[in-house]
Amino acid sequence: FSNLLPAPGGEELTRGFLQEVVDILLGYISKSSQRSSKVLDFHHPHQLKEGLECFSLDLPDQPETLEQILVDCRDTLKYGVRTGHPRFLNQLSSGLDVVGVAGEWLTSTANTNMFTYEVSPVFVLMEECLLKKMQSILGWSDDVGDGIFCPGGTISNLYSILVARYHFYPEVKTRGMGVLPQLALFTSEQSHYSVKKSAAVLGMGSENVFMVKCDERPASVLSHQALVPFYVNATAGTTVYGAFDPLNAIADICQRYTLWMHVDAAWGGGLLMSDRHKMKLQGIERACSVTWNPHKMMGVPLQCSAILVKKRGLLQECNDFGAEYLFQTDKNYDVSYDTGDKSIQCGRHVDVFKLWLMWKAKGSEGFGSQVNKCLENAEYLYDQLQRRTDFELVLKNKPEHSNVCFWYIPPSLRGQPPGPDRDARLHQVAPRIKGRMMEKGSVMIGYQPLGDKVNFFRCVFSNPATQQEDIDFLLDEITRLGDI
Ligand code: ABU
Repeated sequence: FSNLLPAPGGEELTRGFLQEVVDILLGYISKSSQRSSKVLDFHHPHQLKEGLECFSLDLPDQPETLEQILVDCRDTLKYGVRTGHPRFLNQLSSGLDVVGVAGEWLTSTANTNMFTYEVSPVFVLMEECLLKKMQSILGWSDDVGDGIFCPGGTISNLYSILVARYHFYPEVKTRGMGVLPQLALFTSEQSHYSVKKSAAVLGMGSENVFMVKCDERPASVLSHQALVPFYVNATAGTTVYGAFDPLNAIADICQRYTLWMHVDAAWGGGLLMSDRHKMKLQGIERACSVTWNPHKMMGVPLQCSAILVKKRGLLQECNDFGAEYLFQTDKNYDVSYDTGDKSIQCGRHVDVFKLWLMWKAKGSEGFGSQVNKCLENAEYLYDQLQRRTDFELVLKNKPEHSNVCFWYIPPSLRGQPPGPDRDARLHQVAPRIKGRMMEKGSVMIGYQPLGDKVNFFRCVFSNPATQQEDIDFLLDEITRLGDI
């Protein structure tokens, strides 16, 4: 490696090395889109740790050759999971967008930090441009709106609680929680666990997060009089069912009781790009803050998540500490573009370029078509499941998002009456089939229990590569693996 640039005369070796890396990546990208390739080549942790063929995780004292470094690159991809494969249906974030990948390469090459305009002039302006665009899609007027890209939906949700608390109790920043009343937060029982986690991290206590029954009127939560309610999280696209809370009804209550309304649209935000589906988020314009993860439904390579805050300046006031070595106020440019002090981080990765580049390449309409296609896939799966007697839908209604939840009913359980015995046996079916799926490497789909429902499969579509033939394959493969 020591002969690579910046070593004098290292141009040729560097070009040759990086071209080989590009060839490895192109081979991977090409294989990821082929249905004949495996989704994964599964090994248990101990097998990978022990080392396989030329692949070892151990860190050497002496440098390895560049040939070995290329082998390491190849093997790292070989033993990983092809999340861009058309049959990777396991996670809300999936797909392999070529322009997005180009954006990530460029970002790594630029190797800079989002904290100041000084070191990221173009990326800081791109962040501003993206945030403004996303705010206008939310329906916020030009004179409001702020935000920041941060590491994932959980951190975006954490920001929402942080700024909400600061909005009502600015003294918390300097004097801490001791000077505040005991605060209560509200969210639905199917919302993301990050609401509770954030309440714990922020010193409010996870037990002070009230989980509202999904079929109850949200007004019922306000009877918890011992605490002071200040924050309501509404979910636009729950993680398992893909359900949408009634945003306008929740906004009415928040308005009436002067509560902060946050919308966790980490998953559902992408539907705003679709003229066909955006009405599912009606009322989002009334939110005080919104989480929106373009790395989920919009297929942007991980990570790409925004927290959007309606009240301008709040993020800065809440989080700034004005470190003078970084955020000098006497710089030679408009220092309002040193946006890093809005963040709870210091160093911040450039997550915006790949999204900006993809937006340029697809236009808003391209994202809309991508979202429509994923929801069409969900409807197709739903229709297939309705027709088959070896599967049972968890929710009888048509999916609101691209999540479709179902049980596979093996021959031994068909016709057995509902009850604890059937439930106990059904609970084991999905994990067993998932294990077989992974070992075979043919397809990947998630499962979980939820509430009183025993383990069921959750299929989610966010991967533009997935076609109806993959859905047919999924159902046939579950049947094959389930009947072994
Ligand atoms: N809440 C992060 C995404 C989880 C999932 O992919 O299922």
